[in-house]
Amino acid sequence: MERRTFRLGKGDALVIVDLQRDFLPGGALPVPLGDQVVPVMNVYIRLFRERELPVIATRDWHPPDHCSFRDQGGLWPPHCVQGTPGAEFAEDLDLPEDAIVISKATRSDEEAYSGFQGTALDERLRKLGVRRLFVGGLATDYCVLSTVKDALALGYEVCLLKDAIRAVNVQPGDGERAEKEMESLGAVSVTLEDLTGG
Ligand code: VGL
Ligand code: ZN
Repeated sequence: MERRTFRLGKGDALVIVDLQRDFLPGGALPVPLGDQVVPVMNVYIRLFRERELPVIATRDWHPPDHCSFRDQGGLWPPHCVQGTPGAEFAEDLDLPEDAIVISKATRSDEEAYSGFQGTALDERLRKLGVRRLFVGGLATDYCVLSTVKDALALGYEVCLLKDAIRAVNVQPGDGERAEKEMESLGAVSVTLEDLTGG
């Protein structure tokens, strides 16, 4: 079978979406099987670091009274509260020292699923000459979806890391629908094999 291989080079960056403790099993808003993303993402991190390509990590970084929390009329249990253990990156994630950390949804009155919303992410990427994003993390049907849609709308090429995403699936099938939506908008799904030629 024919397979596209993706050669990483200048203009590429890895975007790790919200790989935080609260989104892993045992956390406040666990994404089923979310922990399985971590070892795979660590391989992607190694591939990008070997080539001295930027690694960006977004994080949900909510104030204690964030509007997305149920007590405030929102959808979710309190999660990723600024400065709490649940907001830390996954313990086993090999985030490089010089990774660019982008905090989002930091204001009480504003939800932000996308890493671009209310942040300097686009500006930082442009300054680095980044044009193609490899995006994975949690959750497929919320923050990955929104981040990918904004990236495409801003003109980035997007490769979706199919083996490094997991969905919340509030409704069954949400994750699959999100993947289809991203693909229909122009994101290309890839796995580790497509990058290593393995
Ligand atoms: C997320 C729900 C609430 C996500 C963040 O990272 O996908 N989902 N806050
Ligand atoms: Zn959140």
